[in-house]
Amino acid sequence: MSSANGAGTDGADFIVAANRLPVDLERLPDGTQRWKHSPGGLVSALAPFLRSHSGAWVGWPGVADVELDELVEDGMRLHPVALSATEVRDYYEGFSNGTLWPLYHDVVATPVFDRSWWEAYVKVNHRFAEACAKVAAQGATVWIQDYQLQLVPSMLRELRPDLRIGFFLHIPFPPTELFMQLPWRAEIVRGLLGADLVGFHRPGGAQNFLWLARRLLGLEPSRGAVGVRTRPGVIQLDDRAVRVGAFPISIDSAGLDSLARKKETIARTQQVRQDLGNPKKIILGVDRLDYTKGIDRRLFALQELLQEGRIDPSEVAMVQLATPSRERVEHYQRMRGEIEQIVSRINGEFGRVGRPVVHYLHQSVGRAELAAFFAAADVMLVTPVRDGMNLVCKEYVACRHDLGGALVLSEFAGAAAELTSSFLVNPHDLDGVKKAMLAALTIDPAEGRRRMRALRRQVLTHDVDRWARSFLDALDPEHGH
Ligand code: GDG
Repeated sequence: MSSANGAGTDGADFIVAANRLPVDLERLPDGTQRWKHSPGGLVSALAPFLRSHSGAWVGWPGVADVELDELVEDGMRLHPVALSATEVRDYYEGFSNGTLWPLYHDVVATPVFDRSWWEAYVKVNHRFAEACAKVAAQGATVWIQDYQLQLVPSMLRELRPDLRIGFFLHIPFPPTELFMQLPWRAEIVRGLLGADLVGFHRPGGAQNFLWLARRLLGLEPSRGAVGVRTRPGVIQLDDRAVRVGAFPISIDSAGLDSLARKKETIARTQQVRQDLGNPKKIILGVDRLDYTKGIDRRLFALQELLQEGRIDPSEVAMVQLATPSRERVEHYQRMRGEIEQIVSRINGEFGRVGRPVVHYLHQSVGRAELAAFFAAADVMLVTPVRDGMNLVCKEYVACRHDLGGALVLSEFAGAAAELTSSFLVNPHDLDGVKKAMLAALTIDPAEGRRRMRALRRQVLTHDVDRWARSFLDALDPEHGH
């Protein structure tokens, strides 16, 4: 049974729409299928809201060409959206990751503007909007996530004007000059304006969006400076106002802090140090293998320090965890080859049998193992050339209840504005990165503890729950989350 506007009678009051569901469908070699949890910060932050508000999650299950019924997992309704193999190629690998991803990350790779990719993006966004319209109860709140779904807000409003719609962008929103390259720039801005609240990590992203609404659509946005979680900008449309704000995302800080304090994690941390040959200092990098993360540059910095004799390879080990990502996109395949070549050069030149300098893992590890890596690392290198926020640096800080370790962080990560007691670097400035690495490696322990205490104060008081609440409160001030 449906009401006139398509709302099901057993519709959900709170809906999250994201490209991926919080579970992945896995095809096993024997042809059977099973669900695998893909836990992440977003799921843990939103699961309580979903459970207590008869919520549903709309997303793609991660496998092409499967039509699946809605399922209930952990008290959450999961509503799968099907994608064909061609749509995965054109909408996901193409327009999302070959056009928008590089464009929004300051064109560090060249974006491809392909009309058939755009058409697929429009079509798939429409399918997501229809799925949300079907699942939502009368007057429900729908929170749409990220760059893959920027047209959904206006498409959904068209179908269901009764809904309250929020949108959050997890990646940077680019400088206006770069956004203007996009042949479908006005369509994207119009798509986002279907929301009641459009959220970015940083005020700069919100400001760029307000400017584009004026320039591309002739609207009259408010002119005041947008604050962090306060003073959103406002764009008045004919019949309603769209608010545009900054809501820096975070992590499950308390959860990671207690994981790091567990006996097993502490034992594993010691084991990791031992496995690495008990070096005096351990350097760590943890990233999705992506060209925005600046992995190659940090390896070049290490190589030069070794060549100049400023780092002794018998005293220092580096672990670089590079989680497999977007492996079918050509650019990613090329970059993997380049990074692996630098790793072998460093190890070929400076390693000894049984003692490589760089321990490189192209694999995914469990959360507890990751916490042990963080706890073992004397220096954490987070040096993206551009990052919306970057959660890894916050996770490192959350794991350092011992107040040990030092964080080297790129100025071009959204997190830099919050983690000001780190060693901030411009990742393009190799000499600057080298200097910061040496400073972090040789920091006076008391100074290190002072910095880490300040970082922890920020991360532990600004967690992902606070992020979700601040966004949802701004979206629906009367509701009180
Ligand atoms: C986008 C934006 C923004 C990585 N390897 C393993 C593993 N990870 C986890 C990390 C962290 C997450 O993946 C990566 O998050 P980041 O924030 O660093 O980067 P993106 O994936 O690019 O995320 C970014 C974010 O969205 C949220 O808005 O901060 O700017 O680009 O949580 O720990 N986790 C486990 N094993 C691994 O091998 N368990």
